Amino acid sequence: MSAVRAYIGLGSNLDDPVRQLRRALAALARLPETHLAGYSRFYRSVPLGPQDQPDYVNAVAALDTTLDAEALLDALQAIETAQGRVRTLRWGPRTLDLDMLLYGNEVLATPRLTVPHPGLAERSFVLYPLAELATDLALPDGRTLAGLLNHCDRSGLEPLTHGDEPGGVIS
Ligand code: ROI
Repeated sequence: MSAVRAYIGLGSNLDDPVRQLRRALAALARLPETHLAGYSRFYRSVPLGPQDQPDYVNAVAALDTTLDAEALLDALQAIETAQGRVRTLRWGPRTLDLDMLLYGNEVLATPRLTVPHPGLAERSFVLYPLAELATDLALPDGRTLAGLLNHCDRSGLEPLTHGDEPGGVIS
């Protein structure tokens, strides 16, 4: 089976978020049947949802994988759990969130998994990091990343690294 390009959203707002994201990237790089092809800069973002929680650090990673989508989801959830994720409040703070944003060009709607991620099109903390990795991306429904960015307010989102310093090299 040829590899599928999947994009993963990373988010944390508890327990040293930058460290959480670095650990998560290292864990993604160790997944079986998977190559970590690149990752965006880290961004500080104001919370979407309840405001009485710390700011988030967000990033996006690109994976090339021969895991099927459910196996990839299992792997992402295992990394979340290993990093102390406790599922409590909906939209509450978390040590690590790994969201499957896209899995190739597939549309999936199972009890466990909705791909593309339902929030992808509106979330600045997903779209701007994604744009660093995939300028020409289009969603399975044909909407382009460029078009979505046109409608997406960037306020409340700040890169944590300077200038054009890349997150990680795409290979
Ligand atoms: N808000 C921001 N800024 N970043 C996130 O990753 C994030 N994740 C969430 C909710 C609680 C919706 N808000 C968020 O799950």
